[in-house]
Amino acid sequence: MPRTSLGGSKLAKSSHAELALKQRPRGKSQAIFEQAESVLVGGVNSPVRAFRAVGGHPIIVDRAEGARLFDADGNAYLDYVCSWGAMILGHAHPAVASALIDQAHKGTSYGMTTALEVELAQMVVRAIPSMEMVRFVSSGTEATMSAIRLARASTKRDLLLKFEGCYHGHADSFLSQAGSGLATLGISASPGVPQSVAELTITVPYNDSAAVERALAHNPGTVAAVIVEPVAANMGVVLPSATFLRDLRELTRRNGALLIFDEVITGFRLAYGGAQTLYGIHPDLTTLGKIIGGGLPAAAYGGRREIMQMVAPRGPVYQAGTLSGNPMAMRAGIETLRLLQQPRFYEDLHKKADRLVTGIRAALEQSGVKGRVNSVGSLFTLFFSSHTVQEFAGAKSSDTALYAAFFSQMLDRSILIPPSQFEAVFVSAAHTPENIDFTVRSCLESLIELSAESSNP
Ligand code: KE4
Repeated sequence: MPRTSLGGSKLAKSSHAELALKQRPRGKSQAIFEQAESVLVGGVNSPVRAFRAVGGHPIIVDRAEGARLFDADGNAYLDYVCSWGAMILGHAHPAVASALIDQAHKGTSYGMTTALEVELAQMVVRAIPSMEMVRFVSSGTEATMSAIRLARASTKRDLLLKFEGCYHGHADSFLSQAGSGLATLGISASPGVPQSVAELTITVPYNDSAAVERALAHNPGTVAAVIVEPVAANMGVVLPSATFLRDLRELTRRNGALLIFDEVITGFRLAYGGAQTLYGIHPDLTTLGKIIGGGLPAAAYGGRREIMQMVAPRGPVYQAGTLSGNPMAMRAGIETLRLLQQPRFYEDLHKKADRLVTGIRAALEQSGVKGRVNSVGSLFTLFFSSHTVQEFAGAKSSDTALYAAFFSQMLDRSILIPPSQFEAVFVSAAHTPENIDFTVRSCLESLIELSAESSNP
């Protein structure tokens, strides 16, 4: 079948979404969402959950188990969002659930130090050699904003350099040309961020080491840190070029700026030691989130001892949190990291992900739909783009209307992929080979349907 471009797909987002939703009972979910919209802004507590980019009503989850989510109407979905990467084991893992039940009977928050925090911190520093000391916080945003404050204090410099399309949470310093929900909603700079703050952030294209070198040269002695997703996953998945991370390490060292790896997604995802172990580059500071909380609110920042010891109460850099190191989150994190250390955990996970990615690439070929899959480990994105490798710049290069139509086709087949081209697909240990094969078949059916509809508008 000739490879056809479906650019500018004739498929309106809503038609597919409406079609898909008509075929499943959705009454309870819609009633809940209508109530939600009256008390929660946009009906959600995080923008991407509103499905604005793909149309239709968002899923209202009632429960989850293994690789499946169940909505308020009892519809089951194979889940490839995995709580944006946190649920690498799958949902409601028995060992995690029983640890939480046990901990709940001991109390859920003390506001005092526990041995649990020490245990999880020791697991983290053993896993990630560049992290000699750790501070736990409750979200990835807290981790990255704290890391920036620490970098500025440590270097006595103010400027921050980040990359277009990368997302580091919603702190003021990170919201220029960011990925994830901002790119999804087309927000290049958020209102409410004072110009005086925004101008302290320099943004350059991802994978462009020359642009980093120029920016550092134009701002000698004033850049506190370069923060980067070592594998970009908030513009869809975009891998670092062969020399990018090494260049950043060299350029920051030469310029006296700190290198911060934001491993909120890649930490314990790409390998037990994260992307820095996979690529062999050691940053000065690392941020973690998602997986280390095992599905509960926990994140962390950490790095070289002499830098970390500047944080209060040891040093003058203030950072605090009522629920930092929360015992419930620590228990879930400990159980999760224990299970990640099982022999062959990552080999088996990556084998499943590779089977899925290979199947999707074959489905693209067979259906004739122009697209590409960028993948590493159990993380990938299917882009609807005909750009060459050189031109390709993540989701910006993709046909997002076609992605929305594909999303609805897959949802119609009870498969939940991220409701935005700017997000990543996550495979969990709970996905079975049968789930993977069903997903590949559904992907092929969906692509053929899209191809047929685009040639017969
Ligand atoms: P949180 O504050 O959402 O816990 O973490 C912020 C963050 C920091 N760094 C990276 C690389 C991240 O991907 C994130 C958050 N990721 C998004 C999804 N790409 C969270 C989902 C959402 O915003 O609802």
